[in-house]
Amino acid sequence: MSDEADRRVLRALASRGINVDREALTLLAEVEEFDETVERVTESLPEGTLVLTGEHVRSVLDVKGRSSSSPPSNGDPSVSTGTPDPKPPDGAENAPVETKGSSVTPPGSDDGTALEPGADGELATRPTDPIEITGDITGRSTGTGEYKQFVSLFRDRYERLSAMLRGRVNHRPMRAVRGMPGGSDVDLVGMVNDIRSTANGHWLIELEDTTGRFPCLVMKDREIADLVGELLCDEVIAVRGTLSDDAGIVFTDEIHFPEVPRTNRPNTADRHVQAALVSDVHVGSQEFVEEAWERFADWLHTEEAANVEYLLIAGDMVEGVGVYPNQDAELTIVDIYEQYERFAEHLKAVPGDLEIVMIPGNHDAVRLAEPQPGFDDELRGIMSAHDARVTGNPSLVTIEGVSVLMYHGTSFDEVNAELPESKASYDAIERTMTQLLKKRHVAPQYGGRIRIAPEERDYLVIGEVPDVFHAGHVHKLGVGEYHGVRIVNSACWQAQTEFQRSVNIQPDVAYAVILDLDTLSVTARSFG
Ligand code: D5M
Ligand code: FE
Ligand code: ZN
Repeated sequence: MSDEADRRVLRALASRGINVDREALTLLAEVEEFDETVERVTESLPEGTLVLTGEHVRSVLDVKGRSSSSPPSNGDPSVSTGTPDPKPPDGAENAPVETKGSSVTPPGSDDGTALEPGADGELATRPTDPIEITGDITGRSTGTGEYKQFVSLFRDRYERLSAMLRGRVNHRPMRAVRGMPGGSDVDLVGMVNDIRSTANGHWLIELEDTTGRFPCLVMKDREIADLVGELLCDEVIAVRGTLSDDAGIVFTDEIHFPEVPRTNRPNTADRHVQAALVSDVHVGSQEFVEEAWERFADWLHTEEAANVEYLLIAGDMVEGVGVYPNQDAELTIVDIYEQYERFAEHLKAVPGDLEIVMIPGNHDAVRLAEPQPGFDDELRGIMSAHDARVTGNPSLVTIEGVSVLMYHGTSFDEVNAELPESKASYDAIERTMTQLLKKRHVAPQYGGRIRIAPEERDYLVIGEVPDVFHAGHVHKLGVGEYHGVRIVNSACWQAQTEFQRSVNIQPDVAYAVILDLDTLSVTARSFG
């Protein structure tokens, strides 16, 4: 059996969001009516099947001509493509291999810890646990893709973000503003529905709340015009201004973001203890820098690393299968479970007494739509080395009293594309992360490249101001600080890929960012 035949099978199944075991791979690589057989096999799979086994293939090959009405397994209704319509996801032909995450089994159920479902205060801690986790979607996904869930998602976003703005403005609902006389001073709080430039080069921002929409004009020669460049659709802002004479438009004087207050003072640990922050390991990729990872693991055993008690990994543990077109040509391990097994081996190389927390990224085998739940039980089993803690993307992880917002960073590509270079860029990714802190949302824009799941609650709102914001995804090292919040992008362990070469992305490879939890100062250590 040739590699090429294997690849054909993997490609065909990856495009349907299905993984394949060795036996199924062997069987399918040898069939003659390839396309038709793959079609029949995938059609016959029970809904929700994520791994195609030899048994599945055999059952179809044995019962030739059988037709099945069961739907293909990749129609996860909770995955949005950015439109509320229940049509199949855009780019579903490139859907990565994914599992459902632990949407049925909450974390902690393995050790019998009860979970309180619900809002911000939710905890998923073990009794003697030094780690506390909140805002984790794992086990709480209610998304079924229904239109009304998008309504409740946006309502929750609006309510929580507008509450942050309420202290600064005295806003009225859009409907009430409609009835006010021309010339009145008005404050509005709304979700940005549209940003347009007028024929004269001024800006027209349409804001929306639960009672209606209202246009706000920002004159191009005002200082605040610069802030228009920071706006993303679907973020929540406040506007302060004056109604035009006909009361049809607001002349804008001020724009406010939900913000991290200037007076914010971060919490710190009360002893000298450190955390190692890493991201984007990409095990299974030809470009995974295995030796550098080994140097890092070895270093963690040295005296110099004696205070490093935590290891936080911000997603993309493995390279995955079918994440990007033609990605399979750059894989060293083609089976998703083998990739995780290999990753687990690399995790075992770090000291056994490290507390490890990890979230998934866009290459990992959970649903792509955000918020992403933590891995399913099978993957947790594989990655159980050192009792590593798995949580959703994003999650707020508190260690030694320091809260760390862990978010993979998938939205950064879109934010970088939308905002001017001076506000968001790959070469200063801490600026992009600063923008999201100001907006108090990790992925505001809906309907673009980021898939957002229609949950009842918006887990992507940055509800509590974190002490540290840790992300990855863009494979660029970035360190910054914003109103007391330490910002870290911990880069990657994958050398430049073919795609990155083609678009001239120069990744920062093999870094661990060492964070002092008692001072929040950081050192980026290179293991390359
Ligand atoms: O992506 C790492 C970075 O590279 C991130 O900024 C996206 C970008 N990237 C990498 N491969 C592609 C393809 N094929 N299309 C578009 N953008 C890409 P990561 O997802 O962590 O590998
Ligand atoms: Fe990555
Ligand atoms: Zn990524």
